[in-house]
Amino acid sequence: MKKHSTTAVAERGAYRPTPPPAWKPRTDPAPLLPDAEPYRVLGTPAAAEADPELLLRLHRELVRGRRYNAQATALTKQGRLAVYPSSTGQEACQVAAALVLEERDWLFPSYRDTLAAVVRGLDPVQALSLLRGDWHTGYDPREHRIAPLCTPLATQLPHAVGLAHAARLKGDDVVALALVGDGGTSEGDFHEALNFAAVWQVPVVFLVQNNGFAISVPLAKQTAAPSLAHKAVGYGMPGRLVDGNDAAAVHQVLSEATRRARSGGGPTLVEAVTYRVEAHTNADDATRYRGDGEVDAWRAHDPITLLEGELTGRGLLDDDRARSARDAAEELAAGLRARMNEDAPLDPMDLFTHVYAEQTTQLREQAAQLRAELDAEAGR
Ligand SMILES: Cc1ncc(C[n+]2csc(CCOP(=O)(O)OP(=O)(O)O)c2C)c(N)n1
Repeated sequence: MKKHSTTAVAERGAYRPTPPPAWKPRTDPAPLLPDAEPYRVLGTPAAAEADPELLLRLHRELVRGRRYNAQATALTKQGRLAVYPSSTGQEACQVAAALVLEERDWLFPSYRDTLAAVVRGLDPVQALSLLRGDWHTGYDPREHRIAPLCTPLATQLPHAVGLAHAARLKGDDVVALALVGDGGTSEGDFHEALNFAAVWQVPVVFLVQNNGFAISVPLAKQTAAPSLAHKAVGYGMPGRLVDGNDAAAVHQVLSEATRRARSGGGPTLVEAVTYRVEAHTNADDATRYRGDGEVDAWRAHDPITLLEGELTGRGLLDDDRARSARDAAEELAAGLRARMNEDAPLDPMDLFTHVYAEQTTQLREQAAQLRAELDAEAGR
């Protein structure tokens, strides 16, 4: 091994390395940084500029959404729904996400986002089919442009990036909006999706619903980042921070992000600061890891109360409109209740359908075994 002689260095004098080629940041990080506080519209001067028709539409959907959440939760107690991750308190995110999309766009939801799918127009029974344990997805994703509700955390994000990237290569004017929870931002899929999206400048919007918890894990144990929106800067995309209970603000921020994506401006990461006021699902007891005081503070910042304050303050919500929203909510709940109380006609053999394009030997054997058992039971 070659030895460096200290005397030789001393003879050459002080060591002067060749300076590296000039370095500068590849992009200016300043415009990518989120605001210091979540963006708000309701209760601020910006509210005066909000379109009254939009505010009324948001209100109607929030009221329907709240009722949908209550009905779905009741169905778990009646044994008609296996599990329900409620989005009560998060309706502003769900409604705004659905309403900003054009028909040709795609929504990529997680298990907590059935309401967004319903507001986008999906039949509520189909939206709950997976959570009822009835069928693989419960609807045709291509027909509705709603990807399957993903239970494995953050797996919907690379799917959204892949679809949006492919659309762009094909020249289709399509935006993908992907929903994810705060816990999901710790997944490798979150990192890979954001990295690819920014490098390829894909028309995708990531909406993190930061509802404070990943089951029992609070955000403080999830990340040391200043905010989840700050994570955007590391990937080279803008991060936006918004009050997730302010439907007008979420709608505005998501509209700007989808417009930017559609016009070739690339992806945006939006963090909506909200709160999961119910337990994680009906199988969870939230009192074991958080106090009532915290929940009450968020209930006081309720998305419906916030919007109603604005609407009544501006004389936009008269009794007729309020009643009409309540009636629409009751109609949605009554339809859901009636249809979910019917036993779905299920064929156990469907268990094997759509698992693989070509069945494996084991699945063929299992299918034959089940067929034989069903035939024996039926006396065939
Ligand atoms: C890859 C993966 N790991 C773990 C789980 C188990 N799990 C289900 S929900 C959940 C918490 C997710 O929290 P968050 O992303 O904040 O979404 P939220 O449920 O609050 O909407 C976990 C860990 C899972 N579904 N997928």
